Amino acid sequence: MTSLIKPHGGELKNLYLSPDEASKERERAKNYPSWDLTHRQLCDVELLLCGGFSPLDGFLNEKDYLSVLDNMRLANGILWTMPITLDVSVDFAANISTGDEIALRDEEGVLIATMKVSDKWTVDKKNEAIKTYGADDENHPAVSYLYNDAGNVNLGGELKGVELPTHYDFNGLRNTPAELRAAVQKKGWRKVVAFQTRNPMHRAHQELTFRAAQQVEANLLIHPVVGMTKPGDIDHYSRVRCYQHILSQYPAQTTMLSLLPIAMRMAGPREAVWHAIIRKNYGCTHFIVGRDHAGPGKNSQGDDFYGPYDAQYLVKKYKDELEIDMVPFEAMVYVEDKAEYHPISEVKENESVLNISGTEFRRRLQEGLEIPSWFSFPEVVAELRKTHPPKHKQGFTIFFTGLSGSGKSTIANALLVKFLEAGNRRVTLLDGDLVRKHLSSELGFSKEHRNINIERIGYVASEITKNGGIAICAPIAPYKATRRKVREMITSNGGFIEVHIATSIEVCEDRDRKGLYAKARAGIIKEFTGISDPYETPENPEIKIDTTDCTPDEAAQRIILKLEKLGFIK
Ligand code: PPS
Repeated sequence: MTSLIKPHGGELKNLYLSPDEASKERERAKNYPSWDLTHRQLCDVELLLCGGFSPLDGFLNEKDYLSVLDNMRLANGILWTMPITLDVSVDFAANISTGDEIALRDEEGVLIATMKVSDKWTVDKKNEAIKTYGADDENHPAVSYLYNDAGNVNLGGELKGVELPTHYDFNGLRNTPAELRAAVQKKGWRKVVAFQTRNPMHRAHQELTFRAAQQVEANLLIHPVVGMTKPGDIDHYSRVRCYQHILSQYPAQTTMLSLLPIAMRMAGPREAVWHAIIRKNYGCTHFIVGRDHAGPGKNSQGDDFYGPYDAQYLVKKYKDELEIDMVPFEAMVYVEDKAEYHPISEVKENESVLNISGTEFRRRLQEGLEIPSWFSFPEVVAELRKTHPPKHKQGFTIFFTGLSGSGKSTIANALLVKFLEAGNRRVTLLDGDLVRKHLSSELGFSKEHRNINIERIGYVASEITKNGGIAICAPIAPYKATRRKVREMITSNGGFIEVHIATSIEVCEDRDRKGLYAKARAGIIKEFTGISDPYETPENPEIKIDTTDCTPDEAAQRIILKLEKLGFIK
């Protein structure tokens, strides 16, 4: 008989209504205010409804939220490390009172769940950032999300599930906790060790997971994240195909692959405990925690946000309450003389080791360089090369930003012509004025409208980039946060090169080609960038050009040389 581990808090939640109740709820919800779930919220809702987040039965209320931030526990004392909140806009919240029911819909308007609002509060984002992520630094992806994407008001309340969020991909590999528990039981597995990953798996990962399973005499569950990972990560479609190849590297019938639709926060230690709780809910008895688990990368000072083994320490600290056993693992390295992988601390002094970091691997992939067979499996590399061609075959966006009259459009046009002259790439120019005419004609120049305008440009550019084209954008784009958002939108699809046309306001005003500065000074044009509206100077653009003493042709040449240097053109 299989001895399955108990879910966290003792009971596996299933918040779905019966089909009958669901159809009644659909009727009632026609009169509820509707909230369109963001991608991250949709991931959270899916895990709430299916019990992956047991013992939660909805989005956190204020008391639980504060308790999670302060003590890593729900108000009733149960260990829970991550604030799972429904953040909404101030405008939406203004029409909601506690006791109201709201409809939660996916991006196509399908009703996924309803929520009875028990709490509504304005978020102290700085407090949440510092307490949850230990950082008030936008280099942390979750802090950036909190400050730039999340709404300012949280709504808490219990959920009623109406419909499973729709997935069209890899349906055979998606399991709810109950389904996974049943599958494990059917296989007769007594112990299951879960491996969490947001990256493609190579030989070191295969070796690590195989050893972990051997060590605790358990079967292995490869349980990768297919919800949201760190911006810039390899897309889950490619990764899942890689995991499918990897399965054949384990002894037959010992290993299973199942996809987890979670939205990661990259919260290191807190996230590791959260991940362990979730795996426990899915019926796993063991959980692998490696070096720098769910690490968010470097902070703005260039230091790591968390220590390499902080995640292991925190999971260990809560060992008794977690019940699921951690299998800690150090980095695995390839010992050349033995042609084998070993944990780094087991390598003898005279042995020479080989290692390729994640960054170096991506560089090789991007530049079409050799990836040795000691590092990865040929099928995995071939899979990744299909969707990640070398840089010079990828799409990219050249994003100009600068004051009106700084020379953005002129240089952008010169650049466009140079690409057309070379004739080997497809290129689109999204000039500020043209976009305002064709895409954003209803928008003005308030901060809100400018941001909508830039996000539209970013969206179109990311689509062009994703499909291998070149997008040249030339708006003013005065706000740092929006430029950053666009960069994030695009870097997961290809290159992003920010070009700051840093011509001074004095020179721009002196030129005043369109006569707009004179009108702005006279107060005829309001909210004019540089005169009566802000321009936030880019801190780290890939290129900075002052057109005071540089011709458009020279500027375009500089950009071309930079693109060559970065590997985007050959
Ligand atoms: S933004 O802030 O990025 O959305 O602006 P953008 O879409 O690039 O539009 C800038 C062009 O609109 C003209 N214009 C103004 N610019 C700035 N502030 C105000 N209030 C304004 N009103 C009209 C101006 O011609 C800009 O074009 P460029 O090519 O930058 O001179």
